[in-house]
Amino acid sequence: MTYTTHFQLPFLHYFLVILFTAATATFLQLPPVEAADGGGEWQLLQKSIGIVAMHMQLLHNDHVVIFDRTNFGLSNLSLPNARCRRNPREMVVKNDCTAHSVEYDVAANSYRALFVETDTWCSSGAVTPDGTLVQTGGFNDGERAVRTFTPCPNCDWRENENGLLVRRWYATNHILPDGRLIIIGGTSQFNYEFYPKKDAMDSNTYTLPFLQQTNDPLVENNLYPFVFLNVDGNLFIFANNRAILFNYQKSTIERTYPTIPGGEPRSYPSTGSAVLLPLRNLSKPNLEAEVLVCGGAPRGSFEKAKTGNFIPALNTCGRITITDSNPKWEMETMPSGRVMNDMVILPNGNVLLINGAALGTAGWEFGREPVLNPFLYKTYGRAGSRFEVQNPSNIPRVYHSTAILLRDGRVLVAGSNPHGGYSFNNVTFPTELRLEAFSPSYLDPSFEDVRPKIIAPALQVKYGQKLTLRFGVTAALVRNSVAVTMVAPPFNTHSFSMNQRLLVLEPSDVRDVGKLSYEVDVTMPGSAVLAPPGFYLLFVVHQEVPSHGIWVQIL
Ligand SMILES: *[C@@H]1O[C@H](CO)[C@@H](O)[C@H](O)[C@H]1NC(C)=O
Ligand SMILES: *[C@@H]1O[C@H](CO)[C@@H](O)[C@H](O)[C@H]1NC(C)=O
Ligand SMILES: CC(=O)N[C@H]1CO[C@H](CO)[C@@H](O)[C@@H]1O
Repeated sequence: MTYTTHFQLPFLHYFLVILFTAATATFLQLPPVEAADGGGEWQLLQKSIGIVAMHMQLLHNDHVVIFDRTNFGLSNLSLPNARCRRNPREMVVKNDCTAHSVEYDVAANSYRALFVETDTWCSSGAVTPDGTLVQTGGFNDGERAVRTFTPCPNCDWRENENGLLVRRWYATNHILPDGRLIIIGGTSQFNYEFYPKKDAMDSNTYTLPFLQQTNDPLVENNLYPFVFLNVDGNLFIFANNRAILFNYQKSTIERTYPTIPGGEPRSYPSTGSAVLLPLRNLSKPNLEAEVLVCGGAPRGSFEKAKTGNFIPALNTCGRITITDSNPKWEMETMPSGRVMNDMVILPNGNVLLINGAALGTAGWEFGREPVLNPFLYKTYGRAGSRFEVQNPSNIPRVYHSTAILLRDGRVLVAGSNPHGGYSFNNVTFPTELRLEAFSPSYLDPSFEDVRPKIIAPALQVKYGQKLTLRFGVTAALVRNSVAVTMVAPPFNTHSFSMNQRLLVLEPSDVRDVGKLSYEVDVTMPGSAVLAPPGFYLLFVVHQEVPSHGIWVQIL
């Protein structure tokens, strides 16, 4: 593989790749990774987007909504038209003329300031079936807020300060089959609620004792729980070091999973991450679902970090079949320890672990030794040899960094600010305003001829609908390696991607329809339990190389 074809400064770049690889490998205690053995390319998109990307969500117009918090002090981006936030309840700057949210246009590589009134700090979100981002909770005057952002030209946030029944700070949201959101937990909240409410009289929160049971007395190690909608309609909820299968309609526990081997915490502030692995064989009666949990920080890391003792992060992942009536964790070892790692499901079903640190924990000033190399996890590979170390970035992304998949298959990477305010000087990890993209090796120009090109407009589809996709491939088509996948773009914050979901649609009958062009029939998922309503990215994958996605809305 060569890196010389699509860079303006090929030799400089090649040199830098080797340099950074060697530098990172030293502190990861890995053998130096040859550039050619790694994979993927980094691209600096913006030297500054003016704010810290603490939260990110891709919307179906290929714009990304990004925000941090209002009580960070002044950001590096002024609000347009001399607008200012004069909010007497604000804790830091009561007359603030800077932005704390932006909308990034992927195609144009440009961004514009958005206006948030109340504090969005450590909040949560999900996208509703019509494509509106609903973001909930935060801090101070924003702790019960529900804010919505509907993509349209020059649109902005709308806020309802009393949209939630209780304060939600570090909660997790999930979209439900009926299109509502469930909002689970948050600091000192051992309960959940729904949005929207049934009616104006609906004042119900529902208790979830599991969150109390996983609430470490010393450190709340159960925040931002990892929540996934299982294929049976129940919610898999992982907090601290264990998980349950929860029926949110009846408030009953359907299954208790074994504690993850080793018993170490994986959720905030021990911040590992988790994904629901690709859902396959969707039409089969005994459909399986698996969850992968990776990284985190051993119990006690937070207390030790307070005294300047930054201990090694966890280097293990646990994989479990959550649909199994007698489930067992299978443990795997990562190439290094990693905390605050994001996990991004790629269109071909592999998982990219990106961002984070090898020592310490989440929380202000508590991460050390950033891990600059992403790890590629080959989902369908042989246990024990699923990891591949990728080419490194040169930008540390520690606490408050983010990563999400884009429609073209790149991964957008931003954020990092382990400080209580914006801090650029005389600190170990300056506040990071740069925006980057990581291109997994499937985007390498050498795969251009293998890459499918979907020839179709964006679509609205129904459950169980048969869909014919036309696509082109210039290399010889390997028919039995054509796959069609659909990905729900997640809400990413604090190393967890809420609502992230990939479904593999079984292709039948790949046929020639002309020179170098083909058609494939797929059946859309049969129910909203498999795929909650809303916008998905649909990809045709050929020999593990994905097309650019097209947006489909399933209703
Ligand atoms: C942000 O603004 C501060 C204060 O004006 C300045 O010192 C700093 O260099 C800026 N940082 C970036 C990355 O633009
Ligand atoms: C830089 O930080 C160190 C340790 O926090 C402090 O002792 C020193 O005074 C700071 N230097 C400047 C120029 O602010
Ligand atoms: C039981 C079953 O049908 N398993 C299949 C699930 O899908 C994968 C790939 O899509 C097949 O390899 C399995 O045989």
